[in-house]
Amino acid sequence: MQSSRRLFLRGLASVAGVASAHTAYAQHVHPTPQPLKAPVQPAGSGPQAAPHEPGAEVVPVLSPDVPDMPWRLENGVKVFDIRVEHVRTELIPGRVMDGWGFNGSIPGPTIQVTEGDRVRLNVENRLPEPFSMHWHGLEIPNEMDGMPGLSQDAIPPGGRFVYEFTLKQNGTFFYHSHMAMQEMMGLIGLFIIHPRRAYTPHVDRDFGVILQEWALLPNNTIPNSLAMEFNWLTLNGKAGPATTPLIVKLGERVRIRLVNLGMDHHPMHIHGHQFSVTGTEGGRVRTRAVIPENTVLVGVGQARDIEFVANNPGDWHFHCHLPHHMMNQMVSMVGPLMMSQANAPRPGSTAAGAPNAGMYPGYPQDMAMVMDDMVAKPETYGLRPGWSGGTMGMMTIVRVVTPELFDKIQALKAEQARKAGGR
Ligand SMILES: [Cu+2]
Repeated sequence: MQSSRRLFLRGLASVAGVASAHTAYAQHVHPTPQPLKAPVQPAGSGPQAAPHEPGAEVVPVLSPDVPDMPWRLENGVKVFDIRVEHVRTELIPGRVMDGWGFNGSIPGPTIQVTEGDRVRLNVENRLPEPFSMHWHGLEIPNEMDGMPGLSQDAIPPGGRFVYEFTLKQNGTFFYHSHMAMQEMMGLIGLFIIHPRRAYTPHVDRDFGVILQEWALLPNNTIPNSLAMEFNWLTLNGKAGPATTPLIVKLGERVRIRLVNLGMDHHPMHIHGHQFSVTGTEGGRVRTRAVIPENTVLVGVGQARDIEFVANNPGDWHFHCHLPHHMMNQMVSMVGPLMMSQANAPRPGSTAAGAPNAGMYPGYPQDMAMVMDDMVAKPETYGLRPGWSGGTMGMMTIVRVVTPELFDKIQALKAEQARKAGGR
């Protein structure tokens, strides 16, 4: 389904002709339900399982709301075609953004490869300005590092550059523009290098999430990359409640890989569970020590892998804990700033006497909009009505569900994929 839809979109773009030659439209379908257990991998994507090693199978990373990057094998080399281009996307229903991304997606599709692989990445610059790609954290030859001017000439508009190297590491890495302002237009994607044999303890689910922030002025769809204040905060290109919940079965061991590229650091907090950090942007943490935490600071340019046992059933928020990152359209609110003399009466007050007597200082502060139906998808099936009103900004939900509910959600996803494929 995924590839057919991609082909469909590509066809659409070519039909659209010159006017939108450099425009791609983000996919709003959710990632194809894919087997989470190797070795039942779809051909051409995902990691290879270590054969005949019980418990050593590598679990493919699922990056909600972001597709996987397809690849093909040419003489033993895994080959990726990456387009750098304008992408029109939607942060929540109705909030359109014109950013820059890869292959029609912001963030770019997730690359999943295995330690020891030889990879070739054909990068085509469809931007109207020079570009070069950096492979963040990879120990590769200097001329492949993507530093414009220093290690290569920037790729001119319409130009191409072929990056090729062998992967000596494993862990959570990422690819991104090495032009600072372009980074703030969205040019980043996950680059997951799986180990040949799964880490221990073995995880049942593995998720990848990119943290980004945007300054979108009212009635404007283009992010202000000069801004120092941000009013839209996204996980894999979606703001809550449009973020797709992470679905896990009760009792499973779960890994979540977090990568941050923006102007702020994000303390990511989970409810109802304790986790430990098992990896950074430099690779696996090699220690038996388990430091219990429920909030991890993901600094700019960092990756943090966290792992926990989902032993507490229910629907749990997972979010950046910066208050301004827990809301949408966080502009200077008209209410609190403009209405300091127009407060609401305290309950039961007669409001007699001096100005503001009986009034409630500070009101109003929080506003919530319930939009359950607008963001409904298989992964939100069975959530408590009204859930979307309190899920905003850099927030998603970890749903620790029964096997029955898990299977129901998978069935709904399969049905959705079947319908999308039939379009
Ligand atoms: Cu934050």
